[in-house]
This record gives sequence, structure tokens and C-alpha cells, in this order.
Amino acid sequence: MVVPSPTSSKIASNKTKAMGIPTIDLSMERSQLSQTVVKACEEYGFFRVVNHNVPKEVIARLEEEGAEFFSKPSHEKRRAGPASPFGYGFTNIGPNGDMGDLEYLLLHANPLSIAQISKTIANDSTKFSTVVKEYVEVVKEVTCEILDLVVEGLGVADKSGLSRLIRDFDSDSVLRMNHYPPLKVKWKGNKNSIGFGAHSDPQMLTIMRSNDVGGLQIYTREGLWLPVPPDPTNFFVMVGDVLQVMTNGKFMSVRHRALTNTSEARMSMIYFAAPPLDWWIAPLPEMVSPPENESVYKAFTRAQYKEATYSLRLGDSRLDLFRAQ
Ligand code: GA4
Repeated sequence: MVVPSPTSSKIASNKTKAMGIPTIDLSMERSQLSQTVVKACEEYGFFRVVNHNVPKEVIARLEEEGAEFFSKPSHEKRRAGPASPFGYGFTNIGPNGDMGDLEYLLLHANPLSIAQISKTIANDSTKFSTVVKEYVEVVKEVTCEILDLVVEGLGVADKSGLSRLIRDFDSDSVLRMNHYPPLKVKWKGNKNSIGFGAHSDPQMLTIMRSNDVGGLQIYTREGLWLPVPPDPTNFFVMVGDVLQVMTNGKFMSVRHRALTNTSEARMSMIYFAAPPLDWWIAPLPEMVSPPENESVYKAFTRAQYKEATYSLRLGDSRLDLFRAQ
């Protein structure tokens, strides 16, 4: 699926790129930190996290498992598929005809589901499952720390109201490993292929780590695609649709996409943090103050939102279905 240029929109100039992507240093003093996190969520819906305390061995172990799986012959990988939605998938993204130049593993982040699906993925399924669970546990902690900072920065009374939903055993969080193989055809000039098309994430918060190969781009409020330089030792965080609703639109979920135009393979591991399926999603009480600031959204369950997500295309604007009149 080679496209002549990165479609639909302009790429950020060097000047815009120099503005950089906000970086949150988790070792900073806490009161300052919560305000910085809120500002980054408000202005970009996207930031980089450094000094996160995730052991590099935990990341390396998952990367190794991913590399081992994706290096298997196709017929073996296909035994773990098709992804409907969980398992091994390639080219097809979701059930409605979206496609990309990638292959992936999509897993529910619940420990029991991980143990179950691992049996179809790896020869040593106990090892695979242990490594995935360990990674999920540590990134979940980073996610919860960020959500607690968000809540603090927004002045929300229930200090662990958001992180509690992610720690819940029934949380609907998922883990995805994307493998973007290098382009087979050498193009003259700037030809790119769409690895994963433009979309926002339908969860609360996304935490992404990739190897040292670029490709991720975020769509800025100025209407530019901003390439994100890879940073394998750190994480990138994205505001998802659920957090947009809970902040009544103060934060906006960030549109992003992955392009492939390199000679090297890109591999990313992405944790999508979501509340349980029966959780009612609505703006936090502190984020509405009628009559001036009414709720922009109707209340809906995570299950209803998920159903809407899977009934639409990747790039569709699903939140429009849930706007209050
Ligand atoms: C995008 C974010 C996550 O990768 C994902 C994707 C999901 C899938 O691949 O099964 C979706 C996509 C994502 C949004 C619209 C629907 C559902 C594919 C698709 C076309 C796992 C998710 O939760 O939503």
C-alpha cells in the first residue's frame, strides 16, 4: 500500500519540529509535575515520559519475545490468528476494511486472557505469558501515576478516581505489538507507505514504546503532521477518547498515524488503558459547571463505545455519536 505522499495534510516544517514534543520528567517535584502534565494533555494530547523507572530489562524481554514471534514463518504466525479482535493479524486492521503495511499481535491485558492466548502464540507459552504480564504490570503503574497527576492537576476530588478504573481486574485495557516490515520496493524521492492510518485511540490513555526506528506522527492543532523522533528508552503518552469525554473536551484525544519508509523494521509495543466494559463514561463533575459549562457528551458505557468503535472505520470520528444535543 504505497502512497505518493503522506496524504491529506502537510508535514511540520523544521521550525515546527523544533518546537518539540513536551517531555514529562517523572522525577520532577510533584506539584510542578501535575500542572505540566495537564498543560501537555491540553495543548498536545501527547507527550514523552522520561525517568519512568521501568526497568530496561522488562522492555528488552518483551521486545525479544516480539522479535522472535514476528520472525517466524507466516504459516506459524497465522496459527495465532485471525485477530478478531485478539490474536495475530496482518494487513487488515479491524473488521471494516482498514488496511496497513504491518503485522501485529493484539492481546487483552487481563492476566487470565494473556495466559490463554499465549498458548497459541509461543512455543514456550509460560515464558511468553510471564514476560507480557510483567510488561503490562509496569506500564500500568506508569499509566496510573500519570492519571493520578492528571486528577491532581485538574483539582478532581477523588484522587485515584481514574487510576482505580485501570487497576480494576475487569479493566478493558489491551496490549498491542505492531511490526512494520521494511519497504520492499526502493522508491526515488519521498514515498511513504501507511503502516497504520490516522486515528485517535478509543481508550483513556495510551502508552507507547518503539525501537529506534521512526514512523509515528501526531496531528497538531495547527493541522500539521509532526514526526515523532523514536526514543527506545522512554515512553510516549497519548490522550484517548475516554479522557476527552471525562475532561468534557478540555483534553482532546490526539490523532496519530504510523508511516513506513525506512529500510529497517519498526516494532512498537502499546498499552491502551481503558475502564471496565460496564463503566459509565461521562464528564467528571469538576469538569462541568452549568449553565456556562454544560456537559458536551451524553453518558455511555465503555461497552457501548467499544461497539460503536468496531462498527466504524479506523479514522472515523466516533465521539460525534455521543455528543449532547
Ligand atoms: C485503534 C487503537 C487500538 O490499536 C485498537 C484498534 C482496533 C483494532 O485494531 O482492533 C480498531 C481501532 C483501534 C479503532 C477502530 C476499529 C477498532 C480497529 C478498527 C478499525 C486495538 C482499538 O482499541 O481501536
